[in-house]
Amino acid sequence: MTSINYNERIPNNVGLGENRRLQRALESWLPNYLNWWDELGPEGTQGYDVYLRTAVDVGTEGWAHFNHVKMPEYRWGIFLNEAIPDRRIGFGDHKGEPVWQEVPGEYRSTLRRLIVTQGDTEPASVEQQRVLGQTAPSLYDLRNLFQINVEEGRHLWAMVYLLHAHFGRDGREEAEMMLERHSGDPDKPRILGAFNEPTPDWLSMFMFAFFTDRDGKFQLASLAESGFDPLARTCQFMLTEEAHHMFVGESGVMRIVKRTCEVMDEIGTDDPERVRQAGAIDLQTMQKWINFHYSISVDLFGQELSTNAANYYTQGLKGRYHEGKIDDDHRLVDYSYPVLMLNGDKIVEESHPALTSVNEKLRQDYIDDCQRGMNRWNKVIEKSGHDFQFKLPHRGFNRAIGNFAEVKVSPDGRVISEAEWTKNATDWMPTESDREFVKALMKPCYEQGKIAGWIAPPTRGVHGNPFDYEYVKFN
Ligand code: BYC
Ligand code: FE
Ligand code: FE
Repeated sequence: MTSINYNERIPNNVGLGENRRLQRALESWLPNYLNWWDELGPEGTQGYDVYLRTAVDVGTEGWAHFNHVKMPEYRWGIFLNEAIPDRRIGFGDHKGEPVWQEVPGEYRSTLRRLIVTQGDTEPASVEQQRVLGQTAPSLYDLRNLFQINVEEGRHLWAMVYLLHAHFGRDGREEAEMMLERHSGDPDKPRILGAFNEPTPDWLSMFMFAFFTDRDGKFQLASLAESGFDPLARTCQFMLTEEAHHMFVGESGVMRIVKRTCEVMDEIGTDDPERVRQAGAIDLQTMQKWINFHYSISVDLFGQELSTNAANYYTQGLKGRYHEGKIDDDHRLVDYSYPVLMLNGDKIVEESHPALTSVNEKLRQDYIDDCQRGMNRWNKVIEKSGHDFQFKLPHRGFNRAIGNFAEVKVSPDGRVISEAEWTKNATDWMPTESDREFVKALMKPCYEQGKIAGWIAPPTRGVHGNPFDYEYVKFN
């Protein structure tokens, strides 16, 4: 095998150049990764020159280098945030002890599992988005899609680095498995539900980036509290990239809303059918996409009451969102937390031990954050004088995991019969014909400075460039 200059090929701050064992492990994984990218990464894009941001360092200067690159030649770096001297574990039984630089033997399989679950979502999302490059509404959006794709690829690298560096042979096997499970594969699916759903159109793409990448924000923030310092530092750095993914989601939906409001003004009616005929996406249809993407993302927080989650916390492996800012004892042994439970056909609030409710607390933080973003969309509608507001459905709506998985819950939070669900499902969730309609709008618009008719242009371009910049060059 020809020797690779790792510091150049794989920008890193983990001393890759000096670690022969790790180099060998990555050397055997890299070709498989590139094959996977070729087969299941963005379809038909090998020759494209894309204006991408590459992280070459973690400092303010280093992490945002922009230039045109071919994606298979992207420099997937491995970065940990700078170590905090004398960092201590912030919660659980080991609170106050120095953080671990190596995996504690007794937590090895639990930590591996957390890292594998996190890592599995990253390539999953790339697989889910692989055909979207054929129908982007503008070069700007196309570029943002690819930026997200390469960063999710880098997030996989981040987890694979941890597996290779700290988990020996099992870690290497798990790293291989990351490329063997595939989104939606009936035999070897991705681990978590939402990552097996297709992302077939750009409305779904923006909703995914808003709702599902936001699960990433909250999970990564909890793992960034970990007593296993390499995991904490990796996740801290990943969060800087995650912020961009959520920006793409929030601003993407916002621009669709804006365009729809303009069209309603132009045609002088809010009638959804007329809006569709005018080539925009009616707000009612957007609400259905919200219902779908929100509910499958809410599932990603796991069961409301979870002994797994309690153990992660007690063992110091996974904390709460912004653990350090919470004013309590960070052990939670004597605390309780309000949890919505099912009691017959009623949903009731019950007090449960805070430790077993850690998933539910994180879900609540997530829901609050979703609501804030949605309020900003609603502001756009309100300002343009239209009488419509998006609503997050009840957290029990359309659930496949946890307390509400066995029942049907309406968007306004009533437990309802199968019959009532069936009667209303077409008003609440995207139907085949809704999907057909949205799909029909998805025509690529790849002329510099042009944009598809169902979405407004962004208020600014990328890295100081104008909207009509040549963000992607086709070769
Ligand atoms: N689908 O006790 P529970 C991201 C399983 S997104 C299928 O509640 P726990 C990204 C669960 O595994 C962030 N299965 O579990 C976003 C368990 O299985 P076993 C991803 C599910 O462990 C966009 C069983 O049900 N990161 O980065 O407390 C683009 C019992 O459940 C689901 C993480 O998830 C589900 N939705 O909580 C790109 C962080 N939910 O043991 C990237 C790491 C639960 O019975 N993962 N199950 O076989 C975790 O912290 C936890 O594994 C979970 C689950 C929070 C996911
Ligand atoms: Fe990610
Ligand atoms: Fe992301």
